[in-house]
Amino acid sequence: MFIKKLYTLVFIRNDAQILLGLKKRGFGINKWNGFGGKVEQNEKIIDAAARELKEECCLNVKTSNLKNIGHLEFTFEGDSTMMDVRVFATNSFEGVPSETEEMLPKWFELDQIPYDDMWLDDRLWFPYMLKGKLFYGKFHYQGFDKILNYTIEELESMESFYAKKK
Ligand code: 8OG
Repeated sequence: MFIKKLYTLVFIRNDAQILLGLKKRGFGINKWNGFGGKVEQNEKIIDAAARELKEECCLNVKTSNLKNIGHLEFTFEGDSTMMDVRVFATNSFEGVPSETEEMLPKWFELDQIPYDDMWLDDRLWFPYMLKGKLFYGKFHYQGFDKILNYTIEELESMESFYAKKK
């Protein structure tokens, strides 16, 4: 059995670009990613998503504008933790993306996503997100640079996915 830990991951979009942040410290250092982190005890997942976005790049979003677009699960060989990552997206936000101690934000054209400097799995599920599809991805890593096995599927709705998962 795995010990599940909940995380959020938020992507800010405009028509032609996506906002990514270069992680400056900790887990995933030197990788470009969306904005997110651990859900705290007694915190709603959606509130954690907005909080982490604000903490990491100073943008404000209304939680009602955050759309849950995907679910990712990561496990690592020899580790009993499962990272349960809830992915959100929005094109509605307030503020100007600003560098913080944790992240350096930058807009990327959708055809210039820096996959070589991102988590290995991202190139596998980003295409779903970029096409506006809902997705469920499961990845089992050896270390941080090798995926031993994975599955990805397109979902009809997040609600029915979570209803079935319970
Ligand atoms: O609090 P911390 O920064 O350590 O949270 C980790 C963040 O990284 C969280 O938003 C979830 C996210 N994340 C992983 N693994 C992966 C991954 O393989 N790809 C992407 N894009 N994000 C990931 O923990």
